[in-house]
Amino acid sequence: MGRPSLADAGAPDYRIEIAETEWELGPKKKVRTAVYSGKIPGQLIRLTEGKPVTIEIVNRLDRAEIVHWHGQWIPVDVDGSIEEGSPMIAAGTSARITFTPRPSGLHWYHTHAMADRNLKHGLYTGQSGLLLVEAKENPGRYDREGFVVLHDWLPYYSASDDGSMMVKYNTASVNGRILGQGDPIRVREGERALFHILNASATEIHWLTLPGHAFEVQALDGRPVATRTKVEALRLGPAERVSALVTMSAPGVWVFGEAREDFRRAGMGTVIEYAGQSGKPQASSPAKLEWDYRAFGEGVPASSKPDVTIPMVFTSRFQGHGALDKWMINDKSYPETSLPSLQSGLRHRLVFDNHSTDDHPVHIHRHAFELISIHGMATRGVYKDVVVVEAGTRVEADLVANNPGNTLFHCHQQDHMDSGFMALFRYAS
Ligand SMILES: [Cu+2]
Repeated sequence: MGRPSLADAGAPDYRIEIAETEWELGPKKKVRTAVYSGKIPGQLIRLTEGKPVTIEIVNRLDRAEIVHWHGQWIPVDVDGSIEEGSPMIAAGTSARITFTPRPSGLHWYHTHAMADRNLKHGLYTGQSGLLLVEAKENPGRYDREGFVVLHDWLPYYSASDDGSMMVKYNTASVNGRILGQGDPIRVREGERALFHILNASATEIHWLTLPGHAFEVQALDGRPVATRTKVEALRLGPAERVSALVTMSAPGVWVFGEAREDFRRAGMGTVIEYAGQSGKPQASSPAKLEWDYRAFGEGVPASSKPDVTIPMVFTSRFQGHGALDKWMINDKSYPETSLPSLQSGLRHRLVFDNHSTDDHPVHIHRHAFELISIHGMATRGVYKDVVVVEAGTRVEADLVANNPGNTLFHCHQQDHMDSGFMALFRYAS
């Protein structure tokens, strides 16, 4: 898989072993789940933009698996989506892939297998890891790097107000540990720490805060932002990444974690400890949680007119009490969904109209899109591969068709994706 290259002859640069393990989130909090190379999150994979890499993936599970390189602009045979045509890795077999990483920035790798109704499969498992692609020239204006991966655990089905089923969780973690477990992040006063943050939750949107500190957002989904705005709280939908600089200017011992207390109580937090400081970690919740992608844009209308406009209306259909809703794009569920073919080199304006009462983190494979408007308000200069389209709102995003091949679009909420919220873009030949 992947094109044969000289690198295939030798040892791979990285090896990912998919296997079940008993993972200790904390005392008396063990989960049995599939993980990458024995760890949650999987090993940090650090690559250089433009420098080919060979990765061996060994599947020790008794079911087929597939690894998706989220945020990378790579060919369909290695992207890791069966819908696009990448091969599954059969139970007990291995595969070797080679690709040239691009673009730079914070990305990730994760299972792209369907969970269907099985809460022990797909993104409900521990199958995710960070992929940091270094630019050839790295300005590196920071003293320390920190990595933060969020995940929710022990999922169960629960009836929502209308009687349909939704997924809830008992436990949450940062870097595979519940709050209070694992090592604190140790810092010194005056340091500038660059935090690379990923929400690897199967379904939940999360808010993060660090009391007494502000986040200067450098990049969203690995793409540098137009305006490095400082915010008190970060919002990350499933699969979203934020790279943010924090100046360590408030000595103490702090909880870096979910802004909402119930999630912190479930375990979503880690401790930041200044040198020479001790005591009980202090946590707090901001009075108001606000997030506006436009804060990181240029705040002016789109510079380019689209060549093609593609309306995409999101709706759900109640399937009865105790059932998951069915999800539709333009009135059809995957695999019946159908979208116009992309035309190479053209700018396609995707118009997401969310006619449902849920927020949807929608994701485009093998490309990034530029946010053009959020709730009718214009922006530009914010490039993303996931955007949260809030309930009852409209988001416009421009996709320049510059990476030929099948391109999957889907909601990154595992239960929505499994229930039809998915469509394949093809390129016109
Ligand atoms: Cu969704």
